[in-house]
Amino acid sequence: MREVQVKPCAQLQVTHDGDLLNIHWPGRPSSRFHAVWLRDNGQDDRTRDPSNRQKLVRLQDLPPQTSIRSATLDGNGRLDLVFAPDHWHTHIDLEWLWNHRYDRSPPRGLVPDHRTTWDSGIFDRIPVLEYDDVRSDPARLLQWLETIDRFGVSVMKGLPERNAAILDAIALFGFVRETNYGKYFEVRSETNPANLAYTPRGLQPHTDNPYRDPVPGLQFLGCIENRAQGGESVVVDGFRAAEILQHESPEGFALLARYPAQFEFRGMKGVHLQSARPMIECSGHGQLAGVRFNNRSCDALTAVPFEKMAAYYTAYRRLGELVESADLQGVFKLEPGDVLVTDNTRVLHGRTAYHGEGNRWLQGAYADKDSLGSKIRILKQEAGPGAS
Ligand code: NM2
Ligand code: OGA
Ligand code: ZN
Repeated sequence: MREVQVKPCAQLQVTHDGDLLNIHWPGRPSSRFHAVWLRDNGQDDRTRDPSNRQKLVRLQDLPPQTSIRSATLDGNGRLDLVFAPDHWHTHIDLEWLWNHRYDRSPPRGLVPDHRTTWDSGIFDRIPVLEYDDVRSDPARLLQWLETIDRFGVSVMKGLPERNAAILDAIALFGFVRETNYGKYFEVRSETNPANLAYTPRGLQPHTDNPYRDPVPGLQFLGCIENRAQGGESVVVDGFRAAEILQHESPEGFALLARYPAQFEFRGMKGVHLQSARPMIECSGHGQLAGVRFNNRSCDALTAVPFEKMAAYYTAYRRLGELVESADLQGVFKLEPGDVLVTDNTRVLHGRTAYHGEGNRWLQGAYADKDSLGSKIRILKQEAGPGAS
């Protein structure tokens, strides 16, 4: 949420028998607030616990006919409110109200404003950061995290050579998401591989673990050795591919967004994972919220109605072609110490096949995405207003 300086000279108007408060912000469109909303969001210590800011009152605790008896400004940018019928007093910071206003047009466009979609030129757009800088400098850490947040991909260099150092990269902001593959996993050729990732085969761009619910939010791949021939990394913005599909075929897009696809993994003893989720997920406003695409882990599609199956397959095939088109693929070769991070709810990653004498060895791990946003917010607060 963008912080905006609101001078305490806004004008207030209570209307509709106290059901609404209209705030005329100087030089800005005015916004209306409902009485129940204002009461629910009171910043007094009876509404929220003063130390942890958690809510203390339930909605049922408020009189059903809550209305605004009076609304005044105290001169310090604070709105003082008294409610009827029970004379409840509270106050709300005016700037907070501006930042949380909801009387505005809904978000437009397929891609949310805080995401930037990209194509094969991605590596000219994002910074390549050094692990030591990110570790020691909060501004660099913020830059790394904001890159992941906005673009869904980042490359960092200089991860120390020690075993499982990939976990240290995650600890810079959050927590590992442990799975049946372990806290971290070795990506190299194995005999009797539990997963096609553990072979020298090429891997079509994919999101990891679509058979898990929820999927791991962030995927980390750290390079230890990459001396084989081939084995180049590929990243594709699933949001861009979805945008193109939507443009070419709104019906095809709608099918992939509406019907769940089945995903499955049963490659390890004692593990049988299944999930059913659409390949394209949209928010209530119809904006892109997630993409999951992993051909190797698709199970039989059974949730698509008979009449729509052929059209569904056409759209699915097209999405596959799009994620393999050179125009959309960012391609590079990982070097020892490099860490590739992808937003596994949006950006697909893959690799070309490899062969030859030299070794190829990566260590990977997953992390939850909630800590990404949390750390970004904290770092911004610590940097103070004005810094960005
Ligand atoms: N590994 C590398 O999601 C997938 O099945 C891709 C994941 C095995 C953890 C590979
Ligand atoms: C994986 C994977 C890519 C690579 O392990 O899930 O996609 O470069 N690996 O080996
Ligand atoms: Zn993968």
